[in-house]
Amino acid sequence: MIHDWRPRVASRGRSIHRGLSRPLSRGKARFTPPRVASRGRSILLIAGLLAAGCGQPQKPEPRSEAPAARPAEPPPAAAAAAPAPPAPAPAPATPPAAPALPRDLGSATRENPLRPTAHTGTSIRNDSRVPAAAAPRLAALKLPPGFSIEIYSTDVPNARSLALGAPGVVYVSTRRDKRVYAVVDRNRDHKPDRVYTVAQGLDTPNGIAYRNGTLYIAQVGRLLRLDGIDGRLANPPKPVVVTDALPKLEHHGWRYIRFGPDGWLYIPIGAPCNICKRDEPIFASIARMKPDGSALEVFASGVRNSVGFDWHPVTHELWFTDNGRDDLGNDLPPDELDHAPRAGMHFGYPYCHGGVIADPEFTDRPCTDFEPPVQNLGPHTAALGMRFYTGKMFPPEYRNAIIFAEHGSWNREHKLGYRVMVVRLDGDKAVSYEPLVSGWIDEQTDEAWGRPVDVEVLDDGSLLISDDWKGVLYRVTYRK
Ligand SMILES: [Ca+2]
Ligand SMILES: [Ca+2]
Repeated sequence: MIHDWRPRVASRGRSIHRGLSRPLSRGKARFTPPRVASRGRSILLIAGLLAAGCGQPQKPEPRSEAPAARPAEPPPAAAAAAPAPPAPAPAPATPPAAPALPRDLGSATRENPLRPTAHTGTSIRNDSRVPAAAAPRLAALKLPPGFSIEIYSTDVPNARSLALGAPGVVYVSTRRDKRVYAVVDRNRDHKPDRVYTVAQGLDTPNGIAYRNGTLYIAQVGRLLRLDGIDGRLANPPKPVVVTDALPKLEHHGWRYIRFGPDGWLYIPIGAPCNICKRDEPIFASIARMKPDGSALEVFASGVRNSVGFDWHPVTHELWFTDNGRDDLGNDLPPDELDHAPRAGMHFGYPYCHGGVIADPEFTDRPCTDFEPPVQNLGPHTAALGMRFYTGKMFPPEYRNAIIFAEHGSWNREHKLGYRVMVVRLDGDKAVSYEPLVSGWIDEQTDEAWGRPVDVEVLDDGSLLISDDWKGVLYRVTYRK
């Protein structure tokens, strides 16, 4: 069954996009541009915005969240040594409404609460999560027949990356909230019994990975380790610094880490800009290091900002999502699903996007020099966490399919993304790209009420989804 993944958006009578009637990737499932676009405005935006952005000194991105309502947190050292309190209670029943979002793309490029920003050091002291507008609207979420979705936890404000620990333990990172949680299902009934904060006061701790009883936490500039964490959730150990030799630029500085089948820790180092070429090869790469932090090396180049990857359960080869550049208009460029079967491949950034779109600023190398995506994804959808589905609960056609979260667009007139997608493969080719869960956008108002970030397959074959906007975990199940 092929779903129409495109959003239904109200036409404003503007021109329908005409520039992308051909597939953006060769011999693969087709990316069809959304039906509503503002072409003239896009061109003006390109002309107006291309000059900004590359090679400029890094400036802090604008902060647009509401002022913090939460008490000041202890400094990192004190926080690390102190016993972790239980996670904060769920948001009150009537929290303040989320701020209204800009309607036009020009203003959406600035002062937009959906714009991704790194919050580091003292600049985020007392920062708090974006207030939720209302309780999760589960009834608005759409899934294929036989699938159901439920709330797994509401005690995880700003929930970002997911990592499985000891049986029954799911670790959950945050970005703005500076914490890492452990969500524990002690009696294994697939309902959490306790949520612990196992680390706090951290600088953008978006990346987490678990191996052999140790939880690794990647901040912008350094990698931490919590040894023997599963048995010390209520009294977590002080973090050990594995390495502090990671780049410290904030732009795209939030990390996503996982251990590969080779035992190395993989860590993307995003481009420290929207579009730029840096001399240091570590930028715009997926790098890897030994678990002790040594031997940091580039594994894949030309990757603008990957925030999700996994290894194929049979071939053990790396697949990853990559976020396309901004400010090329509503429908360009696509985000990407890429495949790196070996080290040393180059995936095009900053020269080429989506396999065929030459960057208007970086024209000195043709697209044919680079690895094209396996599948082009919706533009600005912000494809993030992904897993191969290895469980047995879902129907057979989901076995070894790629499930990933599209966090949702901010650099686009009408919202796109805000859903969890499935890409099925035939060998190394994508043969479908369709929603598993959608409905986090209100189609009447074009307002989003939730933003999926990462996915994780639990041992019963159900699927967890994190939502940093709503601060919840969802669980997807299937029954015939
Ligand atoms: Ca339980
Ligand atoms: Ca690429």
